[in-house]
Amino acid sequence: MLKITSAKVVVTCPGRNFVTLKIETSDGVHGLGDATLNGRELAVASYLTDHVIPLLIGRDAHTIEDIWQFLYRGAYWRRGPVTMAAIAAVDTALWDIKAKVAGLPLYQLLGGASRGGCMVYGHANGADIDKTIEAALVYQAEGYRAIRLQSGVPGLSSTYGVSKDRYFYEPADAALPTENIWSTEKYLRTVPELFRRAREALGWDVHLLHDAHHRLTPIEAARLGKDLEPYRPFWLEDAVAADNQANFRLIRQHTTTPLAVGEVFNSIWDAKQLIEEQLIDYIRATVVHAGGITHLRRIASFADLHNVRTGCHGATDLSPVCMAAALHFGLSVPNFGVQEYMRHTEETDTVFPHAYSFDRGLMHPGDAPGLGVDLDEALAAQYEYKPAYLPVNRLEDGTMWNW
Ligand code: KDG
Ligand code: MG
Repeated sequence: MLKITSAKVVVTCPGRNFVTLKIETSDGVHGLGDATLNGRELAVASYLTDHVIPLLIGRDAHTIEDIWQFLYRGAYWRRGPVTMAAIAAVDTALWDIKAKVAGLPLYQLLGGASRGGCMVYGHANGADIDKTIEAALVYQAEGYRAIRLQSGVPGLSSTYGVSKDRYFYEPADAALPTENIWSTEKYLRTVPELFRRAREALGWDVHLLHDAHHRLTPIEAARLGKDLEPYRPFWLEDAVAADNQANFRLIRQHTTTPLAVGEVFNSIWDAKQLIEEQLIDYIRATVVHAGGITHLRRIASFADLHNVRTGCHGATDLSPVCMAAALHFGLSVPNFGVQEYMRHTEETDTVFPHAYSFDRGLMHPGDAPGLGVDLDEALAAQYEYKPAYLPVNRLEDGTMWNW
């Protein structure tokens, strides 16, 4: 038996907030799990410290599935982002430990590599279409095979996905939520033109993606999907909020533009109808917010039965621990689609030294035993937690809207 002897939560802010669980065992092997929930970080830290860690001490670190079931079924209160991020952190840390004990990179325990690397997409954005295309050309020159395009919208002072910096879009930007103004009409006039111009400038050998960030109604999403068809987007993401999964039926009836959704999903139940009815093409659930590697593999297996591929969320609020886990998962899973890669800042990368790397549009988790990522605790302690919230959205008449 490999006893769990201690566990602790590390909250650090090297440029942005991260919550990391570290589990230690009787053999001296430790494992890490990401538990970051953007804008609600301390809720997960407390859930882990107050309600999970006391239950872990003395258990066998090798019994990953049993511990998962114990934390999921045993809480009585199932699902939800806080619970599932906490379970994910435990699960990820235990997989890290198991792989380190085996002396193998985690992907070997998940069935081995199914491909040479994971195709990733980068974030090209700009205040207007010209600037977005300029940024996309830089990504193309760096070898990216897939690029997400987000452009400012004339008449709106700020738009989701558009940063002041080319690589880092950091939406959790204020101690209290920033209020943005949104107009679907203005947005829908801009995006097809962005894609038309992008195909002209970038050609057809690169995948182009777009995130509508939950802002449309199903019929508006259907129209956008149709308008984008001539430019063959790789996907249209989060066209509508998926609280009501049946919403996607309407979109599906009208467009062949591939659909992606699920970065806010916590469990297989959030995606059941979407997958079963083949209403989507890519599932965006990821390690930290969907119950860890154990549960994400279950979602991917179910998705595989219905020709749905993976497209894990990988924004900067998912820590390098999650990124490493996503790459081991992505390298091994049969129905991998694409992995989002929004680069972390240098500060973040220094606090979390890691073995994963980027080469000509593909990423590889590296061959270090375990996840191949560590936490420099002394350095982490120098970056104190800073309250930071995601913005909120209002329509032009003041009505609250989805951000
Ligand atoms: O925490 C929220 C961000 O990760 C999210 O807004 C980014 O939509 C996003 C994406 O696709 O990366
Ligand atoms: Mg998104």
